[in-house]
Amino acid sequence: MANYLFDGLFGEHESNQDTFLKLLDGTDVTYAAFLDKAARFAAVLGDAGLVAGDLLAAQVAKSPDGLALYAACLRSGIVYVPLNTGYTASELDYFLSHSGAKMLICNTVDRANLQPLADQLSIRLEAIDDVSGEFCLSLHNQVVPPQVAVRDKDDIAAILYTSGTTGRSKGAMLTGGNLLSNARALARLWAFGADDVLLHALPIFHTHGLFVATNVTVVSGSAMIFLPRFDTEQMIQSLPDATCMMGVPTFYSRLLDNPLLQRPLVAHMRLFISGSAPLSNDTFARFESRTGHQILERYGMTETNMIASNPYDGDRKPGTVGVPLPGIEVRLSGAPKDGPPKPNHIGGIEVKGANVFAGYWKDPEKTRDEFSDDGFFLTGDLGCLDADGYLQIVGRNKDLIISGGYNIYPKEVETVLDGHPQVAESAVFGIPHKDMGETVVAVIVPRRDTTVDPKAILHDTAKSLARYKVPRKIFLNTQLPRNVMGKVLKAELRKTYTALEGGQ
Ligand code: MCA
Ligand code: AMP
Repeated sequence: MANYLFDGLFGEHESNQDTFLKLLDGTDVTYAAFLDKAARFAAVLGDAGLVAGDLLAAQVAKSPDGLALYAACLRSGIVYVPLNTGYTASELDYFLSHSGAKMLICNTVDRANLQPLADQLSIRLEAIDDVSGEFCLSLHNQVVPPQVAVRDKDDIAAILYTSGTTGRSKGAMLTGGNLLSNARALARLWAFGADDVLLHALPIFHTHGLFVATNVTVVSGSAMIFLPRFDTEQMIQSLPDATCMMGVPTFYSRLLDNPLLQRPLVAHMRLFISGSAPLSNDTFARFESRTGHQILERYGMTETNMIASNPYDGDRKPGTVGVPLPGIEVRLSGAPKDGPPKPNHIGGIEVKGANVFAGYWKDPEKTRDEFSDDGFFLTGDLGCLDADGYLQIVGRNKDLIISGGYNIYPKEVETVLDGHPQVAESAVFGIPHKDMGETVVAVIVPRRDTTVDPKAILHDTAKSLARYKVPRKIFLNTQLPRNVMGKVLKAELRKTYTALEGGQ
C-alpha cells in the first residue's frame, strides 16, 4: 500500500459520489469533492516547499476546508499538528517553537495577531479562508494533483499536544498504524456502515472529533452532519437526519435540559456514544428514561486513542467504560501478573497495543517515564475491573481537571497565576459543575502589602491562557493547606470549596 493511513481511510472513496459532509446551509460535500480539495491543498503545500515528514500546524475554525487540510497532510505525509482555536498567541509560541512546524495555517481574523509570532519564529503563516489571498487562489489553479506520498504504518501522521502534570505540554506522536487500527476497531465494534450519518458537533483539533468521529466515519464510508460547534437547538434540529451521535457528557446533559428531546425525535437513532470525561449515572439514567437509548460510554486518551468501550450488543454498564477493545491489553498496576485481579483491586491503568502512540516529540526522557519496562503505557488513570472484565475509572493519579471534555492541568494555570504581581502563591483545582462536569477555581494567597483585584488577575491570566483554562472563580486566603512534606492538600481544598459553592 502506497500510503498506509490515507489509503486505508479513504481508499474506498477516490471516485465515489457519496455524501461525506452535510452542512447546515443544506449543501452536501461528496467524498470525491472533499478528496479533490484535499489534493489541491496537498499541491499548494508542496509548492510552498513542504515535503513528507515536515510539520504543519493548524489553528483553524471547524469547516470542511479545515478537515480537507488534515486529509491533505495525510495524503502528502506531512505531519499534522492541530491546535485548539482557544489557544492564545503566547501558548502558540510554545507549540510552534517546540514542534518546529514549517507552516502555520490560521483564519483571516487571527492573522494580524499571529503574524508577529510567525515572523519571529520564521514560520510561514497562511489563512485558510482568505479567498483573495495567494494561498487560496492557488488552490483553484492546481490542475495536476501531486502523487499520494508513500507512507508506512510506523510513520508519524499527527502530533497532538497534550498538557502534563509538570505544566509543560508534550507532543504525542501518532502513527498511521495507531490511527488506522483504532478507526477500524471502533467502526467494527460500533457497527458503522455506509448508511450511517454521524451528528458531529465536536471540535476537530482533538482526538475525539478528529480521529474517533472523523476517521470512523471515513473508514466506514458513512456521512457526517458537520456542525461548526455544539449548539443545543441545532442538535435538536439535526437529530432527525442522523443515525449516530458522539459527544462529551456536557452534550448529553445540555440536550436533556431541552424539553424537545423526546422519544419520537430519536426513535430512529442507532447509537449515542459518550467519552472524554466521566458520564454520570444520573445522565445515563435520565437519557435512557427520556429517549429509550442507553448511551454507550468509551474511554481513551490522546496518547492511546480509544482503549475500552461498552458493547454495541450486550450490557452497557453505567459508571464503567466497558471492556478493552480487541487486540488491546489493559492491566492494573499492583495486580497479580497471572490471572484476573482481585475484585475491587484499584490500580493504575496500563495499556499496550497497536493503538499506543510512538512517544513524545523531542522528549525521549518523558516517553521513557510514561512506559513500564515491559512496554505498557501508564495512563495516570486509576481503575478497577469487575467480574465481567468491565473497567471502571475511579480516579486519577495525575493532577488534572476535565471541564466540558477539555483537559486543564492545574500546574500550568498556577504557573501563570504565581507570576502575577499581586499573587504570592496559588492552588488551582476542579470543583463539580452541573454543565461542565468540573470547573476550574483557584485559591490565591495575595502578596503582602498588595491590594488584590481578582477581576484584574483573571483578566491578565486570560492574556496568556486559553479561556477554558482560566479559573471561573478566585478565592482569597492567607495560606494554603499543606501536609508535612509541604505539598498543597488539593483534596481538602476541593472539599472545602465544593461545600462553599454548594456543589454547583
Ligand atoms: C468553552 N468554554 C469552556 C469550555 N468550552 N470553559 C470551560 N470548559 C469548557 N469545555 C468557555 C469559553 O471559552 C467561553 O469562555 C465560555 O466557556 C463559553 O461558554 P459556552 O458557550 O457554554 O461554551 P461552548 O462554546 O458551548 O462550549 C462548551 C462545549 C465545548 C460544547 C462543552 O467545550 C466542547 O465542544 N467540548 C468538547 C471538548 C472535546 O472535544 N474534548 C475531547 C478531547 P468566556 O465566557 O470566558 O469567554 S479528546 C479526549 O479527551 C480524549 C482522547 C477522549 O477520550 O476523547
Ligand atoms: P486527553 O489527555 O485529553 O486525551 O484526555 C484523556 C483523559 O480523559 C483520560 O486519561 C481520562 O482521565 C479522561 N477520560 C477519557 N474518557 C473518559 C471516560 N469515559 N470516563 C472518564 N474519564 C475519561
